[in-house]
Amino acid sequence: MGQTLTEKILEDHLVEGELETGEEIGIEIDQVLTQDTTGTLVWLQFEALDLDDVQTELAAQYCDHQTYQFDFKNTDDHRFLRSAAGTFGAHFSRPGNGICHNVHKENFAAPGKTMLGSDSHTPTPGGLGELAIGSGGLDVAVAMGGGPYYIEMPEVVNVRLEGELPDWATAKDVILELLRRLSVKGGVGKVLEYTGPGVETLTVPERTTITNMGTELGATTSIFPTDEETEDYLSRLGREDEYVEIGPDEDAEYADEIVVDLSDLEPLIAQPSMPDNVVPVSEVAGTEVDQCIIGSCTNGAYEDILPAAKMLEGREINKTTDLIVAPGSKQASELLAREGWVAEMMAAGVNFSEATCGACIGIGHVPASDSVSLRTFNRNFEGRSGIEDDSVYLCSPEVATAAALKGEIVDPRDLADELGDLEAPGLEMPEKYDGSKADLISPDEAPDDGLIKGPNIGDVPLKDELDSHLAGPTLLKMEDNITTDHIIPATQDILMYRSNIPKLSEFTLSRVDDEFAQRALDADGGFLVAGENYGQGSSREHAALCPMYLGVEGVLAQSFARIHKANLFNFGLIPLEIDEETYEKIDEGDDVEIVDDVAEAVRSGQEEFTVRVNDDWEATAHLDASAREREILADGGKLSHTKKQAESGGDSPAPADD
Ligand code: MIC
Ligand code: SF4
Repeated sequence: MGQTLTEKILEDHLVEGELETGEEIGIEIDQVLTQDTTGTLVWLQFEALDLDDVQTELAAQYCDHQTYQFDFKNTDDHRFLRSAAGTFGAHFSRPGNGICHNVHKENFAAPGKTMLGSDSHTPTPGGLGELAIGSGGLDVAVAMGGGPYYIEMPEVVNVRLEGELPDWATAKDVILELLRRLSVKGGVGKVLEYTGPGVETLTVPERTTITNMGTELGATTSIFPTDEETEDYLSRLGREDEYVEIGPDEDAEYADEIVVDLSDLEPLIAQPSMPDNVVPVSEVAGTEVDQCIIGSCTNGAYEDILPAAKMLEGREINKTTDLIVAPGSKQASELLAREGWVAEMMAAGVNFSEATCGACIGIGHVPASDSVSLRTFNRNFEGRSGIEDDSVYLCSPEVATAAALKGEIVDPRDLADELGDLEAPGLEMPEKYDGSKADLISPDEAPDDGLIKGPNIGDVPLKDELDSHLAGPTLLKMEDNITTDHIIPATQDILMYRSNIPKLSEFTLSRVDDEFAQRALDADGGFLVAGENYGQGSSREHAALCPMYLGVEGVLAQSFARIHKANLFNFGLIPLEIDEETYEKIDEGDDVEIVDDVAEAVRSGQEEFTVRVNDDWEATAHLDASAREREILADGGKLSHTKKQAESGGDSPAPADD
């Protein structure tokens, strides 16, 4: 039986287990990516594990999320990250150089490699045939120390692309169409592997828009085979020697197949406030628009901004609509500036920003109250833009630009008819991506003079071993699809405490209930209850670490998002699955007791746990965990577990053959 591309790359990197769906496998990681808002914990944990040097082929530390440095705490974080990169041997990308996924794609992404990154959009280089997975920071720290990355072998699903995109339909519409069909949990436990004749009609930048936003489906990762397009893209980057031809065998067997005919696609838009709330643009046409933003790791590349610039050339945007362009990388800004496009956009009324995540997580360009914002981003979770009750739509750069010109949502095909001289801009790549590398500092160039910690940079708290007896109140009951933005929001007021867990934990779940943190501290123990897909969205391990710091013992949910579940194990919180009936019956404030000897049951592999509620009724909860995850949980989390193993002469982060 032939192999899928995913299986081939995994087999090449396999250090433990077998490639059987649902089985835990350990893989070797070639490249590591980390960014400023998760990176501080990564390096603090790397230090706490007594690791000396980066062991992967490559590690890169980017400063991209909060580049405006409104507060010394952000600047201290950036200085700390530069010192860590220099000390331990990672590439360092200065604040303002661009979003990690864009800069990584331009400089390091390579076919056939594996990558782990402490950001949920790490799968972006899947568009170049790299198998890239997002995870919590502690997993990244261990991988950087040379340890394998453990994951449940996902199902590999074939997304067969047919036909060719018509004018005005874009790669963004491909992924929005998949979100419309599959929902934000449709990809959990799956790798989406793109095949079919439609693949060769898409350029690499289009492919990376699709792999980037595959994260919103909950997918482990997404990947394309390589071909002439990949080779061409790498050669424009000056990295043609990194090209490798890889793809699935002709008789590869997939767990499932989804067919998308590109020719059938039309401009789509995700309505507030979930990326899967997708409709054709024409359905919401006429909605007045206050703000449009082009940027982010999904659609902030040169190839995303150029179409907007072409549409704007010689025109002016609507007087009551703002249009902000925030490039994904400084290289994109530099090339567009050299070609005169930045001036063209400015003349049309564009507010041209530095290359940053910024507005994507509510840092800058926060929408006005009761206003509509159209963004080319990947997430529109409520409040993420920096204001509660926001109304954020997600769309392609073409749709955002059309809205900025007209002042209302409009299908760009209709706008083209109306204006008469508006051509579909299509996609164009620069001959050479020859921007300056001044902001990318290699490990050889960086000073190795120790870690520089400002006063806001604290230690990573540790948890004690798992108790035998777990009991406490239901501290909060939540609905389906709770995001990590609900658990630990990323807006500026909160983001600056990412390296200070005691302070950050005061904001835990404040977006759901602003008295939660105090209630949890007062209760000194207790549980969270949630519906389906708990913890979807970002990779931030703070969403497990902060509840742990407040004394939360575990989460009872109908199902969990992949990265967040791994983070719960990593910080010693038990993730128990409950059925719908139990979810419906249990209320906030109810007393919960796990009747079993929890520590013993976890270690011994027990899967069913008895949960006793209010000393009145009982239900069964399920623990789905590998033997390794059980040991981690029982030891009080991965940091304690790894240290314990190292002390007893057992597994260290380094692979067995090291
Ligand atoms: C996001 O898009 O939510 C973030 C901010 O990039 C996060 C990382 C973080 O919380 O720092 C992610 O996607 O993992
Ligand atoms: Fe940055 Fe937004 Fe991409 Fe996250 S989704 S990496 S915040 S641009």
